[in-house]
Amino acid sequence: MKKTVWSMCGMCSVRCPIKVEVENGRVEWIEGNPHILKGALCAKGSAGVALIADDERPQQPLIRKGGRGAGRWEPVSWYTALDYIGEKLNKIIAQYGAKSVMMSCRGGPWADFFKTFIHGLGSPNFTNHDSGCGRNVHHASLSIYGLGRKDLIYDIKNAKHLVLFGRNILESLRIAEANQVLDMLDAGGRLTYVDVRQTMTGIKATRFFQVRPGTDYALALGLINAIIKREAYDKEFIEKYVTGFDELVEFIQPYTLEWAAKECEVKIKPLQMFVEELAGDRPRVVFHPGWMLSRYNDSFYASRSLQILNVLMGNIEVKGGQLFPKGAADCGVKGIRNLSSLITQKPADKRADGVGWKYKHFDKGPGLFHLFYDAIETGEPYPMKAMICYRHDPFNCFPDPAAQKRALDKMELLVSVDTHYSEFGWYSDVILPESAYLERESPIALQKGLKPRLIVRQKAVEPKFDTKPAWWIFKQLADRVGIGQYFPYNTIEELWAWQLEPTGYKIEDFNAKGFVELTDKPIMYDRNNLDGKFKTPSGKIELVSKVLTEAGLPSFKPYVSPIKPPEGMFRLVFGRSAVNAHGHTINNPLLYELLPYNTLWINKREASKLGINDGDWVDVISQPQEVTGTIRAKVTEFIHQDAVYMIHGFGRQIPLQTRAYHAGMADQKLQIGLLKEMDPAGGGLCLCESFVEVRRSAKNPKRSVEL
Ligand SMILES: Nc1nc2c(c(=O)[nH]1)N[C@H]1C(S)=C(S)[C@@H](COP(=O)(O)OP(=O)(O)OC[C@H]3O[C@@H](n4cnc5c(=O)[nH]c(N)nc54)[C@H](O)[C@@H]3O)O[C@H]1N2
Ligand SMILES: Nc1nc2c(c(=O)[nH]1)N[C@H]1C(S)=C(S)[C@@H](COP(=O)(O)OP(=O)(O)OC[C@H]3O[C@@H](n4cnc5c(=O)[nH]c(N)nc54)[C@H](O)[C@@H]3O)O[C@H]1N2
Ligand code: SF4
Ligand SMILES: [Mo]
Repeated sequence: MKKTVWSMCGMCSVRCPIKVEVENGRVEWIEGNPHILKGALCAKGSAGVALIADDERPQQPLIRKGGRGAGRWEPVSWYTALDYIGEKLNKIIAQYGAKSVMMSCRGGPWADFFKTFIHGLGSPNFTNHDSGCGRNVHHASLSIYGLGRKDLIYDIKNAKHLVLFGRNILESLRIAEANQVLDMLDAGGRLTYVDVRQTMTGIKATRFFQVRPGTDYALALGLINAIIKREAYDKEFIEKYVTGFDELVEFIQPYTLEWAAKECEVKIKPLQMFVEELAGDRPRVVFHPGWMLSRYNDSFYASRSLQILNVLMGNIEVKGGQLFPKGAADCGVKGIRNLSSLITQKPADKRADGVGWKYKHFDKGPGLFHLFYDAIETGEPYPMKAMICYRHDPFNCFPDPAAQKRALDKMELLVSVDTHYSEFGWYSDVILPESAYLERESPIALQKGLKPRLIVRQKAVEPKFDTKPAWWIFKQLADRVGIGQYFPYNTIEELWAWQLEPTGYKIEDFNAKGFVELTDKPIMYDRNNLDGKFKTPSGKIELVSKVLTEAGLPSFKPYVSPIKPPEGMFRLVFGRSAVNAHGHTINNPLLYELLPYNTLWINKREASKLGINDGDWVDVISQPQEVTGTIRAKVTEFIHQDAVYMIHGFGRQIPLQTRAYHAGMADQKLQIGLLKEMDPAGGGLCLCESFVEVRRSAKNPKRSVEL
């Protein structure tokens, strides 16, 4: 029997809408939802079929038998595993209070679900991955607009000029966005790309600047200076909506374009041409503020200065600029009901990571995961005893897993709810295996935009193993810890009906296209009347941020040149590949075929000094502690001489994942000491603030003979 199922991809956190063709209980075909993505799908999305077939994933709940990380598991029934967790949680809560339990998830449209669980329990300690991802960008956006990083979207398709600082948009993918870039280029738009190495995006770009690592802030400052000097900014917009412009003008004086060119090691002529183009292309210019900017100790200020460039372009709520994503209220309709609406009293305790009281300038929402390690280690402000990670692998996400393990040994219960064996899961006490996204349903989600829509993930096939969906798992756990009232359903159909009730829609309304749109026409605000849209203390776009000032932080930080790597060492930088999502797709049978291991990119001249040829094995040695890994070298001219680069996600150490086991190297394992290095203003970790030594390895066959 054949059927079409509308769903949402789960191979990465973008969650593209998909159409799945199923025949006799087997997935035969997956494509991007033709109504939204015109069928487009990436390699990872297509490899969803291999995920279902993969039997190197947990097949039933597992309780740890040996020591943590020893890999000895007892397969148990769902009820045994849930009762075990329930009893442990109840005991911990009785002794230390609910606040000693923390819950992390990978964010996204269903974060409300997990927030409800932990807040319902009475703990404020909800968190996520973002201090290793987009927190600097989020906080930079908040400091300027009072809006989070997702509260403005980019109308790339209609832009005349897209500027990307290390935003590798054609490899670190979102399908809809990548297609918009190609449409923009087809329509004659310009793409300027800045990176320390060449990428797919750089190859497609109109102009590519290969900068010295960690100098983005300098380049952005030089551009601000040149644009102000040339008076190529939107005076009217600034007059109407912006405060702090005069202070900016004063601060920017020393940071000329010529200075920036020198600092970033790029040529001045193309930079001057770039400024000329910007002057003509505005306001249809988008300076992307960055995404994965947990990199340098000034990444927050780099992102802020990119936002300042957007403000100078006057690109807000104009075609080809930055737009406000619209929600249900903008369409004059009611939105879906969220479980968190049932929680009438927020947990009274202060957060254990210090966000909201010790660090008042950070968004309280998910706080900062890495700061929990201080609390876990010291027991201050109170002891932390249980950690539940849903769709999150802290050992892949945060630096120095060995240091994390030392801290976690102080905790009594570690639970991983995951579709795979994660590195954290392998170290935890209980693994609850979630069904793969094609084997499960998810709650209805709202996707904001110019035409906001409600969208749902339906189940395409029955689970291959004894796995369960999150909506079932957390309902069961909630019942066992006395908070079942916050999960008022027994079946997914009941949950969908409960969510949809205020909207007047029924789940059957999703049958035609997999989603329902809340409006027929795109909604734009009146650009001449944006009052009330910026959520800063003053209601204006604040170039001098009141929140930063109150926290004792500068709004305009004087530039500090990044330290050059000591002789014989390199700055370790990393990024994504188009055919993998972080660590969890490395063992996927199909994607493994496409990219079985990562390599270490090294500049040709530097490699030659070290006697390293393309394809040689090299040892990479971290500092200050010596942690060594071995990896193949990719010798190329297309990387700055100060940096070496590897794709993140490899070097996994779970023996049951036979393809990924020890294939390639893990950058985070070399990032010793960086668990505590955060940008004080943005809260993002400084993951590129480490140096490594590179040596030709004894593993090379020729060398082995010599030995
Ligand atoms: N050194 C270094 N650190 C980094 C990065 C880097 O490049 N280098 N990148 C940073 C970035 S940008 C991010 S976003 C984070 C990512 O941090 P991670 O948390 O490592 O992200 P993922 O690998 O996407 O997913 C985490 C877990 O979710 C599981 N999972 C996947 N799909 C499902 C599902 O449907 N259900 C359930 N329950 N689980 C699922 C996966 O198996 C995996 O174990 O890491 C950050 N940290
Ligand atoms: N295929 C695929 N797509 C993904 C993901 C995935 O895992 N796989 N993950 C998603 C997630 S969670 C995120 S956060 C985004 C991340 O999206 P991006 O932020 O675009 O991603 P990255 O690949 O981490 O980094 C981009 C580039 O930064 C460069 N870089 C390093 N140092 C510097 C510097 O000093 N200056 C400049 N200008 N560039 C520098 C690196 O060389 C790299 O090419 O991607 C998302 N999309
Ligand atoms: S970008 Fe690719 S892997 Fe990610 S959700 Fe979309 S189709 Fe799936
Ligand atoms: Mo990310």
